[in-house]
Amino acid sequence: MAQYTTLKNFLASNNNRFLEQNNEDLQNVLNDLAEASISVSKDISRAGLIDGFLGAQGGQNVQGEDQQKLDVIADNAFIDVLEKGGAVCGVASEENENFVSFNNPKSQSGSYVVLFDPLDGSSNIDVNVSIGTIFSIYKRISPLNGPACIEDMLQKGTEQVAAGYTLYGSSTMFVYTSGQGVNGFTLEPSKEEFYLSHPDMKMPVKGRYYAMNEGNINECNPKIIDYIKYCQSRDNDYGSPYSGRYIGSLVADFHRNLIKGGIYIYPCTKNAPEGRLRLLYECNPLAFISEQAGGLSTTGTQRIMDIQPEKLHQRVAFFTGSKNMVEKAMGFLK
Ligand code: AFP
Repeated sequence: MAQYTTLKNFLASNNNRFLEQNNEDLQNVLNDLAEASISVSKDISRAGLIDGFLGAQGGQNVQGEDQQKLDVIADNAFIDVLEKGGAVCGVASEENENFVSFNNPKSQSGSYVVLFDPLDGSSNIDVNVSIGTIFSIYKRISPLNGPACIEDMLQKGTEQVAAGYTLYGSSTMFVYTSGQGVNGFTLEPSKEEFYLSHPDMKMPVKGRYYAMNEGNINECNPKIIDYIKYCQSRDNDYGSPYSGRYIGSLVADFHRNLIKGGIYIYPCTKNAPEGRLRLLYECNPLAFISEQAGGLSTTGTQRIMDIQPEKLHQRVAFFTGSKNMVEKAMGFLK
């Protein structure tokens, strides 16, 4: 492994053009998120062998979705590590109705808030399919040495100072941006370290993959039906149908498109008239990464990161992926 840089060294390095220099607090937050990801990755990989890890928790989250046991385990793992770290004054997550403001004095002097989906793709947990964690980091706007407030959480995506995800796939990867490009790190499980494996990631401007839950197709605006027909036709820019790929874990679908090129769409449907995916801890962080890698993220008509959030668990329509493909899809919605 000697030839590979660890995430810790990469974040601390003096010539790291991917993180604001001397920003030890932000380095610590990213290292803490990586540390919690390693613990969650271990839990996921042995989940079938441990009583109490697989299956439903027995409750629902604020979105009315069944909580899985690992959703709750992962949520606690991230909250614990961020509270202990001291650079974060509060967090919001998919699993909690309200944001959490950390009470201890060290945390209240912290400059950052973190919004996250602890385990994205819950329906895939019990069937051993890739799942992920998605996170978004902002500078607080509330005064230092006091509690975090709702305005800290409801900032536009353009205000993110860093964002990323961990993909628990055939390997575990940590991918982040702090506004100067995107870097990907692979977990070496025996060493419990992430190593830089995918430096300066760029999303191809076009690709051959489209991802949508096509079970919903007749629930969508007819213009979406036209776009999907275009993807399946010989009239597209490749002259042959794109391949459909839909994992049902946003992180995994996004990561495939980041590497291979492609588009992911989750439009408004009759059942989800505002969209299905959550702006603050699913769409904004992936939008930041996509743009940093040369891709695009929109609602179909508006840039995701320009949306002024109104509530914590706000949903939006989401079109993300290769620049040319997202632009083409937007053309259908005009
Ligand atoms: P969770 O974070 O609640 O697991 O939601 C997963 C998700 O938001 C996203 O990962 C998927 O792309 C999408 O839901 C799948 O939903 P459908 O079953 O509606 O396609």
